[in-house]
Amino acid sequence: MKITSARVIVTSPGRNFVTLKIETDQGLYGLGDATLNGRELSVASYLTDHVIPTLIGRDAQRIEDIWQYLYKGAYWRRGPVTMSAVSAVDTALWDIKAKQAGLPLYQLLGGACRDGVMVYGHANGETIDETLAEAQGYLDRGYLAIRLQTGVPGLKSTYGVSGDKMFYEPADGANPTEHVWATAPYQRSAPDLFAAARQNLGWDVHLLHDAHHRLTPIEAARLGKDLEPYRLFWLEDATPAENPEAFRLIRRHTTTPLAVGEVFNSIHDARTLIQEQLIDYIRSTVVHAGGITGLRRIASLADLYGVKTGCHGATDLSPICMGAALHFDLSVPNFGVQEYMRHSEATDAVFPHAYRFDAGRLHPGEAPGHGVDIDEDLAAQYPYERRSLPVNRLEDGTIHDW
Ligand code: GCO
Ligand code: MG
Repeated sequence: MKITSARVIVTSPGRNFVTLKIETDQGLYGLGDATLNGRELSVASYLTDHVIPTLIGRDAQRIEDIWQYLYKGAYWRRGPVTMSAVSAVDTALWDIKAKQAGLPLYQLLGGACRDGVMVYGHANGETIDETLAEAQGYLDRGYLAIRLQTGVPGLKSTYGVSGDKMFYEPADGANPTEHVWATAPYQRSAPDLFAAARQNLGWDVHLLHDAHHRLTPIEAARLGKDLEPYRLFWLEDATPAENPEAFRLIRRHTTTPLAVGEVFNSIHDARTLIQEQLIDYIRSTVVHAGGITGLRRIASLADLYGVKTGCHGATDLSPICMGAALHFDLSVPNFGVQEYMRHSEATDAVFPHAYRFDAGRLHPGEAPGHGVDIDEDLAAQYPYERRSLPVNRLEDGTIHDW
């Protein structure tokens, strides 16, 4: 089966998405997500200018070979732009292979290991009360796991707390908006949120929290310790993971489970953290970590060390990534949880999909392939808009992790 054409579709139904469409001489096509929030056009160019010309005429069935060709063949390995492009090709090829077989993708990955994929929703608010009211709404809708984020006393804005509760969008300006961050009040207030949450929501729901790379290792260790009484499902991105050894220090001090890896794009980013059992959940996902092929390798390594998956699923990843991730989640033995921030209606209309939510779990559906399509006419009505992720500064002006 030969690849006859491939092209990039950029659309912005409320936020930017980059999609790769690969067509074959047998009339089958496949779709892959290539979205890298705030850096969308670099991946679009990487695909259009460097990858697509080398794909035409290739056998669409040789997924692993094409993965190796793009990974090793670039010479410049890894990195989010390169790997998002590789991911898009890989996802589209798996989509084609499953359509050719007439099967939902999870069947090609070994079949279902579970009946549905537990997801976590996002409850946030300026105050603890507001956050808990949001969380109660998730419980009422049947969610089994909820991430809680709340405003920090004295700070005007905080990562994870948004005006629009349904559809969180951090990339809010053409150039980065600037926020002020202070760790001390956050450190003091975060445990209060979880104390109140356990009192109000009870102990049956899984609670999660994202520190979004803003703490030093020793600050993270203290937060993990302070949160221990509330038995979190995980504390996410406690400290930046470029230096995996930093997690040794956190681990020495706390039994709060740790999740890391939404910004990882390769198994090598995750290797030390997994092999030294410094984390409990690996957050890498289809679109940034080399597609289904790259993610399966990471998950297999993680399984050897008792580390479970917890794929990134923010709304800046398109429904195509979500669909593909759900097939992966359903079939991987060491599944932990899947992040699920609902997409807006406009986005869902551009990307019709087979996945569905039921009683706290998502199921990818039985459509052949990954089950997510694109309405190109509708997509064309939403042209690209330049948007950047914000930056943080400390109160004295020093740039800090956002
Ligand atoms: C998460 C993430 C996101 C990121 C976003 C950046 O846990 O879902 O931290 O909220 O900030 O994906 O584009
Ligand atoms: Mg996160």
